[in-house]
This record gives sequence, structure tokens and C-alpha cells, in this order.
Amino acid sequence: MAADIGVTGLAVMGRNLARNFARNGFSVAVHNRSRAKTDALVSEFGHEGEFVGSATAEEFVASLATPRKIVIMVKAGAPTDAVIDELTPLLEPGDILVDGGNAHFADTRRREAALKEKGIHFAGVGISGGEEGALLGPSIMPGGSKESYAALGPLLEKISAKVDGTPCCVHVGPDGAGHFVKMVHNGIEYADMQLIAESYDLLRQGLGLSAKELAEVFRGWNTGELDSYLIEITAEVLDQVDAATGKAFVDVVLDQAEQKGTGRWTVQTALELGVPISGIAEAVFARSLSGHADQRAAAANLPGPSGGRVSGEAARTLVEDVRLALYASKMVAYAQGFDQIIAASKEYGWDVDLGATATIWRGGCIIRARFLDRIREAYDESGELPSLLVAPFFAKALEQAQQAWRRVVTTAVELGVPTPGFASSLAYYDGLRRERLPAALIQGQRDFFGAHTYRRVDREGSFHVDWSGKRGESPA
Ligand code: NBP
Repeated sequence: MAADIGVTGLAVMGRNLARNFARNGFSVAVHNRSRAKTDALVSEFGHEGEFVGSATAEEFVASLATPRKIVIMVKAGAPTDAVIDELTPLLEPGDILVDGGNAHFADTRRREAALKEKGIHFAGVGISGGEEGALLGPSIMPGGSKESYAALGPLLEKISAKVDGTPCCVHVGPDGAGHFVKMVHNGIEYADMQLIAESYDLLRQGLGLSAKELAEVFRGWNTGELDSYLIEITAEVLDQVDAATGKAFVDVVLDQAEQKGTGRWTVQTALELGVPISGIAEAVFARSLSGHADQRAAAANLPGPSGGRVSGEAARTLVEDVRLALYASKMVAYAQGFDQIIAASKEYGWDVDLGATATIWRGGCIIRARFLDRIREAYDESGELPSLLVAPFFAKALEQAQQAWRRVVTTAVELGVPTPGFASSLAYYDGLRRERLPAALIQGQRDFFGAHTYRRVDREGSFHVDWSGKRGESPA
């Protein structure tokens, strides 16, 4: 019998995704560039469902029911193009090629356009949740044509995570939309992790709490508004004791954060789209700073506060203040991420459903959080929200948090604890709500040195001042 779906690329992600399809009752054709991974999958997990192993791409394609649905799960970049090039001559019009890897959305747009000319559907599908998610139910962000989703969607929805019975999988939009939304998901993940790290750092420094005591703080936070996977695992990491030294695990890990690149893509793309995602950008830069070990060593003796503690009333309220600062800054990160999706959706004509996007992040993925229900409600109530922050639920939460947020940033500055995530999110919030910004002065400077012109608050049109002459104003 011909297989329902094929998976090629059987490293951790592909193998677990293939097993997930099989466990859900689909017959799965499996293939990998090097044969050993295919054989290992069939021999170790063959009992979990129906697998059809193939040694060659020809056998693999021939084993599939038409129209064929093939999920590519190989290393992003050139390997994905190599697999597409190998498979394409073997396919027929109407077949569907799915890229489940972490592709850049621009590559997905290029591949989709090229394959469309051959009548082949190319669906760039963002998959989040790592190895475990791929096996037990990931969050799936599918892009591609509506026609391809009609055939593919039921299978993806079946294997995705479910929250309240709803699959964490919705057709995001055409061509690169799925991979774009996955990229922004990762950007928000960077911001969320940075904000949690700043909370930990400030409380550890400011109150002298141990890693174990902080694990309890995060565990407590996980029962309220901040309930999320990242807060939950933070408590686990802080609780961990290093077997070799008996010290807290977090104290024996080198403090240089690594990155694979999706955070950087999010920021690069935001710059091109002109969307201020300062919280996400600060998170990417904070990782970069941590990695500059030589500069850090050279700067270690520069003057400034270090090692100080918070005392008095501030000490009594610091835990709750930091919780509120984290909550408020997290709202900013999501608001910025959604703004970026809105901008790309307009630029590329994707028509992304923002409420549905929040729904698919509720389970299976790294940023899954209780909070996402509120985001879905906000966008479902008003698709034309100028910013998530002005939706009634968020505006009220910000009102409740903003004084604590300011106290936290002030305390961090006084102690010399770097909190770029908290501080930049607060600056963004204040920038948004400011009646007049100093951008007016910048416009004046631009007109002075470059005759770039400016607009006035009281009249239509563009103007220029004759700065080097009599300084009179004239229409530009
Ligand atoms: P890797 O990203 O480590 O890729 C390994 C796979 O790519 C192997 O199957 C390998 O075949 C195949 N491959 C390579 Br490398 N070059 C190839 C080529 N030129 N032709 C054909 N196959 C080639 O695997 P992964 O960690 O399972 O991730 C798969 C995709 O999923 C990636 O795009 C990744 O970014 C994405 N992703 C990963 C995670 C995660 O948590 N790991 C989460 C979400 C998304 P071989 O066995 O013959 O060397």
C-alpha cells in the first residue's frame, strides 16, 4: 500500500516527526541521505506504526500515494536545496514538498516561486518544540498555498500539540508566512529568556538569594499570570545541583550564551521592515555581549557599583516588583513581535490571522504560555489593534505593573546590574505613550546638515530652513 506521507532527513527532528505520524496511524515513507539512519529508525521503532524504508530517493518517491506529500527535515540552507533538487525531477504536478526545517523565509519564497512553475506545491512549515515536541506534538506554523494546506493540514493538525482540544496548527499564509512566523516566535523566545535571566540576576544580586531559593520564586510565579514553559524550566535549571562539585548547576556553566541565528534573522528583518523590536534586539545583543570574553575581562575593573544589596522597603517588594517588570516587558516583546508579523503580512500580502497565530503558540512550542489566550482574545476582538499594548487587558496590566517596572530599572541601575531587556522595554513603552518625542529636534538637525526637509505640526507640506543664510523658512 502506498504511504500517506514521506519524511526525508532522519536526524533527531525528522526521526521523531516520522514516529509521530506513524503513532497517529499514518503510513510513513522514510528516507535519509545515509542509509544507516533509515534502517535504525525502522528497526528500533518499526513496532510503533507503519514505516516504509527506502534506500534511494527514487524508491522513496515511488512508495508514496499521489498527490505525494514529502516533509524535508534536513539542515537548513544548502542541504535543503540539494534535497529539493534531487526530489523535484521525480515528482509530478500537484505533489507537495514541505520544508519543516528552520529556513529563512526569503529562501522559502524563492523555493516556492521556483517550484510553482513546475506545478509543485512548496510549503515552508515552521515547527517548534525541539526533539520532544516533534515526537509528542509540536506547534506547527504552515505556510504555502491554500490548496496544499487542504491536503496537508489534516495530517499536520493530527500530529500537532492540542490545547483544550484545539490543534496548535493553523494555515498561516502563502509562501514564506509560516517560516516568518516561526522566526518571530524564536525572536520572542530570545526576549523571554533574556527577561527571565535579568529577573534571576537582579534578585540574586539584590537580595542575595541562592539558586535554590530562586527556583522556588520561579515555581511560585509559574502558578500565576507568568505560567509558561520557560518559567517552569527555569525553576528546574535553578534547582539542579552539579554532581561533580556540589555547587548550583547555574554556577558551573560558562556564562556565554550561544545562538543559532533565528534571533539575528528576526532583528535583521525588523530593521528592513522598519519595525522597532527593541526588546528582541536587546536579547540578541545581550547574548553577543556575553560571548565577548576578552572585552569583558579587560573591562572587569572599570568603575561602577558591584555586589551591592537592596535594603529596607525596596528589599521587601523587590520579588513582586521584578515579577511585574518581567510581565510588562514580556508584553512589550510580544507586542513588538506581532507588529513585525503585521508589517510582513502587509508587505508580502499574507493576510496572517493574528488571533490564530497566538492560538498555535499555546502548546507544543518553547514560548507556550497562559498569556497567549489573552493575546488571541485581543486580536479576535479587534483585528485592527494599533498595538497589542492598547488592548484593554494589556493596558490595564501595564497600568498595574508600570510603577514596579520603573522601580526595578532604577534599582538595577543603582546596583550596576545590566537589565537591557527591562530598560529597553520600558523605554519603548514610554516612547509609544509620549505625546511629543525629540524626533522633532532630529528632523531639525537633518534639515540643517542635509536639507532633508521637515513637516510642520500646523500646516501640510514639507519645508526647509535656509540655515546658512538668513534662516528663513520656505516650502520644499
Ligand atoms: P540537522 O539540522 O542536524 O541535519 C541533519 C540531517 O540533514 C541529516 O538527516 C543529514 O543527513 C541531512 N543532510 C545534511 Br546535514 N546535508 C544533506 C544533504 N546535502 N543532502 C541530504 N541530506 C542532508 O537535523 P535536526 O536537528 O534533526 O534538524 C532538522 C531541521 O529541523 C533543521 O532545519 C533544524 O534547523 C530544524 N529544527 C530543529 C530543531 C531542533 O530542536 N533540533 C527544532 C526545530 C527545527 P545524513 O544523516 O546523511 O548526514
